[in-house]
Formats: sequence, C-alpha cells, structure tokens
Amino acid sequence: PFLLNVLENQKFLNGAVDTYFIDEHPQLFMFKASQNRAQKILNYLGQVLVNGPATPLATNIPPSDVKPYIPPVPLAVQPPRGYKQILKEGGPEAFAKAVRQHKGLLLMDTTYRDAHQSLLATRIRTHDLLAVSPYVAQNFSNLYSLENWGGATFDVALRFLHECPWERLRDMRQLIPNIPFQMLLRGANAVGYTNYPDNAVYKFCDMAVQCGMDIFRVFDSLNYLPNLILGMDAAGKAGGVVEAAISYTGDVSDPSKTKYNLKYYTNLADELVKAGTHVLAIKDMAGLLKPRAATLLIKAIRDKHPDVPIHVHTHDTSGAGVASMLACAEAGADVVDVAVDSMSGLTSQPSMGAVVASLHATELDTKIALQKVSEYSAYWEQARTLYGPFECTATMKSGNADVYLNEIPGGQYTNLQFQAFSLGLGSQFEEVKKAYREANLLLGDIIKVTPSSKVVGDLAQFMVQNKLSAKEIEERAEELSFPKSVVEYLQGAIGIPHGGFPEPLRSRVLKDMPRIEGRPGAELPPLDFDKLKQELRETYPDVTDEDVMSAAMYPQVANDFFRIRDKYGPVKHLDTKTFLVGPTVGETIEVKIERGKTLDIKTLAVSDEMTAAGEREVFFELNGQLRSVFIRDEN
Ligand code: 3PY
Ligand code: ZN
Repeated sequence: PFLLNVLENQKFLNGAVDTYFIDEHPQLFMFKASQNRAQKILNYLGQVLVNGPATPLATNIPPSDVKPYIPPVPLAVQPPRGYKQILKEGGPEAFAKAVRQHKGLLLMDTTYRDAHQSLLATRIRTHDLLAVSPYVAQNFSNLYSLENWGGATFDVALRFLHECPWERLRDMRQLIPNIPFQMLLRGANAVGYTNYPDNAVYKFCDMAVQCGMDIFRVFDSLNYLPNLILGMDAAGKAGGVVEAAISYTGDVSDPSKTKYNLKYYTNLADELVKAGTHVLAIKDMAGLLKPRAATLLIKAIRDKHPDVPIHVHTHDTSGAGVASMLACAEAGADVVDVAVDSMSGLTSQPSMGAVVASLHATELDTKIALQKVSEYSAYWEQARTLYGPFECTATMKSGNADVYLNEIPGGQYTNLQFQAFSLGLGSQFEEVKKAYREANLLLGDIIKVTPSSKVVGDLAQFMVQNKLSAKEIEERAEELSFPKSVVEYLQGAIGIPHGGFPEPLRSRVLKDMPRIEGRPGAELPPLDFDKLKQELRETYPDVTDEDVMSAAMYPQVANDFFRIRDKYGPVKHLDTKTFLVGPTVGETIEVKIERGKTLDIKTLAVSDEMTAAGEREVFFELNGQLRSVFIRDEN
C-alpha cells in the first residue's frame, strides 16, 4: 500500500523529489520481507502454543500480565549532555580526567547487565531494556556509565532469548546517546568461558566499539597479568576506555588472611596503572569487601595513585553492600556500582536509591534526584514480574553473610542455590557451599570469578555428588576422574594463579598430561574469520560479520541461533510474556517489527485435530486477515 501511495503522489509523479528518493528508501519495496517476518512470528507463536515454551523456564512462577508503566519523556527534546559527550570530544584520557575531577560520587547503573545476571539468570530481554531507555537518557545523564553488555548477556541473548547481542547494543545506543556504555570483558576469554586466539579478542573489542560500546571493564579470573594486559590492549586499541579490574577476594581487614593482603592488591594496582589503564576498578564479585576493608583498600590505592579514577564494583549478598560503597566513596573512590532499587539487593548490586539518599546534601552528593530513581525503579518493579520464571527469590529470601565463608560470586551463588533446590534435597545447598569452600582451598585458595569460579563450583559439586572429603580428594587424586574444567585449570588453560598451582594435587591429577606454560592464548593459532564466514554462508547466506563473531565466541550456540532466527524471525519484538509462554487464545497482541510497522495479531484457535503428518493448525487474525500455520505436535 505504501508503494501505491507513492505512485499516486502528485509531487512524486511530477518529479519534484530528488532522483535518489527510491534508492534512499529501499524499505518501500520490502513487502516480501515484512510478510515473511510476520509469517515467521506466527510460526513462533504457533510453536509455543502447540509445544510449549521455546526457552526453558526455571521456576513455576508464571510471567505476570502487566504492561509496565513507562514514565513519559518529552519526545522532541534531546537528552542532556553527559559523560558520553566528554568522551567523544576528548577521548579516554580527557574522560578519565573529568571523572577524577568530579566532586561528588559518580554511579554506574548495573540494572541492564549484572543486576539481572545475578537475580534473573540474565534473562532480561532487549524489548524491556529499550522501553525504558529514553527515560534513562533524559533523567540519568550524570551517570558515569550504564553497564549494559558483556559478561553472560552475550551468551544468554543468543542461547535463550534468541536475539542478536550486537543488535541489542546498537538499539540501546540509538536511544541513549549521552551516557557512556560499559561492558564486562573477561580479558582473554572475551565474553566466553575459555581463552580465545588473540586476534578474536582484538576484533571483538573493535566491533563492540563500532556498535556503541565505550568502557571496557577488563578482568581476569585469576588476576593473571598477561591475560589482563591482553584484554586491556584490545580494548584500548579499539578506542575504548580501559578499566582494568582487580578481582577482590579474602579480607584485607583480617590480619590472619595473608595470601591476598593490601600489598598484593597495591602491587597489582601498580602494574595495571603502569600498563596504562584509564580507570582502575576493584571488582568485588562475591561481595566480600566489608566496610572497614573498603576503607583500607581504597585509601591504600588512592595514596599511591592520586590521579587515577577508582571505580568499585560489589554484590550485596551479605547485605553490607550500601555500607561498603559509602565507605569506598569516603575513602576516595570516584565511582561505585549500584542497581536501581527494585533490581538491587541480595546477589545483585546495592540499591541506587539508598546510596543517592545517603549522600544527599553531603560533599559526595550524586546530584541524582531520588524521585527519578523511584520512577525508574517502579518501571523495573513491574517489568521484573514478567520474569517470574527466572526469579531468584523463588528460592532466595534474604541476604546471607555466609558468603564471607564460602566466597561464592553473586551470579554463581544464585545458580548453585537454584540447582540445589531443583534437586529437592533440603541440605544440598548447605553441602555445596561447604564443599565450595573446601574446593577453593584444595585448588590453592584462588581468585574465584568466571571462569575460575566454575572450576571451583565443578569440583565442589563433584565432591558432594561422590561424597568425597577434601582429604579423600587429595589422597585419591590419581585414580579419580575429575571434571574437565578442573583438569584443564590444572593444565594451565586459563592462566596461572597467584602463588602457583597446588602441589602435590596438580601432579597427581595431571600425571604426564601436557601443561601450558605462560599465557594460554599465546599458543592458539589466529582465528580465520574469512574462512568461518564462508563456512557459515553455506547454510546461512545472509550472515553478517557480527554473526561471524558470535559464532567465533559460541560456535554451537550461534548456529542454533541462526537456525531459530531463520525459522521464527525477529522474536525480540514480542512482549516478554508472549515470548515466554505464548499468546492467549482470544487475545490481540501488538508487535512492532520496525518503526511505523506494527502487526496486530489475534490468536483465534488451535485445532483439536491432528493432520496425517502429525501437525496442528493454529489460526490467527493478522492485521484483520485470517491466517493459519501448521505446527508439528512434538508432545
Ligand atoms: C561475569 O563474568 O559474567 C561476571 O559477572 C563476573 O563477575
Ligand atoms: Zn558482578
């Protein structure tokens, strides 16, 4: 109909429009594509109606029926200037300087990444992130950054949400032009669980910057300097702000804990500053940094590095998160991480509203309006109910200070609790936590964060499942068949831990297996992206360079994603309840597949009868027209 309108348009027919009009508006000729997309979406809806959810649901809490209220924003008004503009105009050094000179406390909002990674198994969809993004741009222009990418989001977007993480990043960038975007880069592991060839890490960072990424928090799961430096160099060469992170474990306020003492941390800070980091991050992934330790640690680093911005990350697992972040601020940290109130607490970050209110009218005032935080929080309070199937509060009812004993990182804590409860054994989680502590000591008391935390977790589960004590593990190491991650860790596949590998455990487990000396990625041959692209194009002729990078990170997951995308189209446009559990018969949903193009889909019926081919017919009204799809009944 659009095309006909154009051909009837007198101005167009008179040639009063420039000759590039059609070239510049290819969408005028895209009927086939959008019909195709509509058909694919109907196939998806039919599939969920006939065969149930297309992504596994973890709890029996259903998604709610709410349409989260989005506080209005003035449409034609540009969002205020933010740190993104300072970064754009002056580059990373100027950005770091402005951050260091800022008088009050700056905040990073983790709501778009770590908060839901920790509370909702990373399942928040692009749809719900974008809905509130214009509000964030208008009202939170003085954030240091919005953490909205990396970590587990990349894998989960592809694997469970059937969306492209690169598209998510570009879409957010369009709506939030003024706040720096921040991602979590697992050093030489990029956004995966293993070391990648160096060229893959460099190219990954490059593409992230092209899609709108600004700040790279680079960590290594063993604080292994060569891995850290590789990630820092990749982020820096891509033009990003390098935020090298020291992963924190132990307790610097406890004199009996000597392995990770102040000296260890200040030495590492020296190395990272020497390597040229723009900002120094303390990554307290398990929430072990008590207020008194925070004061000691931040003061010690601040004294040695008066000019480098310090940014602190924590988790609120014990409940002491707000107190610790206030202590950091007072001791000289420039930025701390918070999540909006309704997405904060427990294994997530401490509450934004609590920090904002606590510092109001002090020298460290964040200059963020509590009223705005509350409106933003109200949105997420409702949106969160859509994710009932992944809600950690299905099992987690309170904070838990036992994290100081077991040192389990936030996201993993939630996962292990979920797993233990789903096994239905009352004491299982207590046993796993106890075993986790023992496994950590067996492995030499290591830094625990993705992927080293998985090594410790796997060993802990192995001990619980096989009823093995720490002593038995040591004594019977030669005959036991350890989890793959544990063996690879001991081989040196993710780097070298502080203080070296545990002996005699290592020799007993590995026997004459090969060992990797030094930085693991240095031994990997470069990844041939052209070849990978050609291979993918044989099955998926339209793959983009971004798709190729997804496949480099997660070969199997990306392939499954391409297949699902071919079959079901842009399911990211569906509202979350419909995406998870399908539409309700008799209900009409609106699916905006692009600007100005909305599908109105009414679900009419699913046939009771099956065809000879084992298919059911599902009937819809699509923009007023009757349509049906045939879906194979897999039940
Ligand atoms: C991740 O690697 O995803 C983390 O959040 C580590 O803390
Ligand atoms: Zn975290």
